[in-house]
Amino acid sequence: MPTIHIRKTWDLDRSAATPEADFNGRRAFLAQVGLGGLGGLGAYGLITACRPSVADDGDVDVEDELRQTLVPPPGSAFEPGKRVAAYTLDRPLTDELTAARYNNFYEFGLNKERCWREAQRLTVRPWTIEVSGLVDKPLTLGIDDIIRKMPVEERLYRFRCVERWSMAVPWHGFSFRAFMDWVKPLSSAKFVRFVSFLRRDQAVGQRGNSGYTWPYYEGLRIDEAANELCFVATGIYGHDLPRQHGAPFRMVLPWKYGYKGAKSIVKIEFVEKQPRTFWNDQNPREYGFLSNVDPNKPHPRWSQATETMIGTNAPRPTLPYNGYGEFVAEMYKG
Ligand SMILES: Nc1nc2c(c(=O)[nH]1)N[C@H]1C(S)=C(S)[C@@H](COP(=O)(O)O)O[C@H]1N2
Ligand SMILES: [Mo]
Repeated sequence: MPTIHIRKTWDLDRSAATPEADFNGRRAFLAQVGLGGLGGLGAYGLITACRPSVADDGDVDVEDELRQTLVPPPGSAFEPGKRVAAYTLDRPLTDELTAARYNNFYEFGLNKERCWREAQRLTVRPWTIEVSGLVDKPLTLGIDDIIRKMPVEERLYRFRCVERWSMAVPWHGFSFRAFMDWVKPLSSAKFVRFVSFLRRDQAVGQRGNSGYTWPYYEGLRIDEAANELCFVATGIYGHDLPRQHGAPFRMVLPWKYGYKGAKSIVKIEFVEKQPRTFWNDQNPREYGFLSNVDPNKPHPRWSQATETMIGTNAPRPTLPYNGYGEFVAEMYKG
């Protein structure tokens, strides 16, 4: 077997390696020190809290290990869908293994280049999703029953993280609208709330006194949820979603910053009032509810005018609504 060394020549700005975490990471670290002990936290918590940018593996041979993360979970009903022609890209797709080793998934630590490995602890079968709140009939669905029922298709989408890194990937899954047609929210439902898993035994980032308000939660207005772009990903690059990308069910909102798309969802609740969101609760000044990609609205700590595709070194201009204005701008008039 050939040994391939992955050297990351593209290397995004290290000083901004975990900007979303910055605020809270420091707070969490101080809290731990203030409590005079690191009991129950372990070395991992200390490392992530006090070293927001940790050096990359460098020349470590990780390709085989990464490929292992792409193996489908036992019993998965997943089959790739047909590509939808309407969603075209203005740039090449990101290399699969590059995307699979550069993630934000704070349940598994704050290090983007290492959390993929930690995420392999997540058991993704069996997996159920509770659909509750203002719906015709509240119910709990098994992930493979959902996949079998839904019209799975492939969409090439751009993806923009608020931290200025971006990618372009082929997701497999179905429109959230198709899912809503199935579970039938009531007309009184004005928002939808998504909740990720809470499993301290599997998720190192949820252990100890991290300062984060676990589990991860997000929300959308109902018109946003019904927009044709609003997508549930159950796969990527023609196979099951690997854990680090939010297996087995994660939201993808390509016109919004990445954090709006919760990963590894266990609960979907239809509600009347605008729900609170994880990042807004960590730092309301920096992370709002809508969070549409906007090159002209800087983050309080950095400009949003440009972004860098992971796997490349060249900054490129950020587009309003991440280039999806024709699909979504109408929703935000007035
Ligand atoms: N549950 C959960 N969902 C999450 C996150 C997270 O930490 N936990 N990070 C968000 C952020 S900030 C981004 S940019 C994307 C990253 O998705 P990717 O790792 O598949 O590229 O997931 C989003 N969804
Ligand atoms: Mo992000």
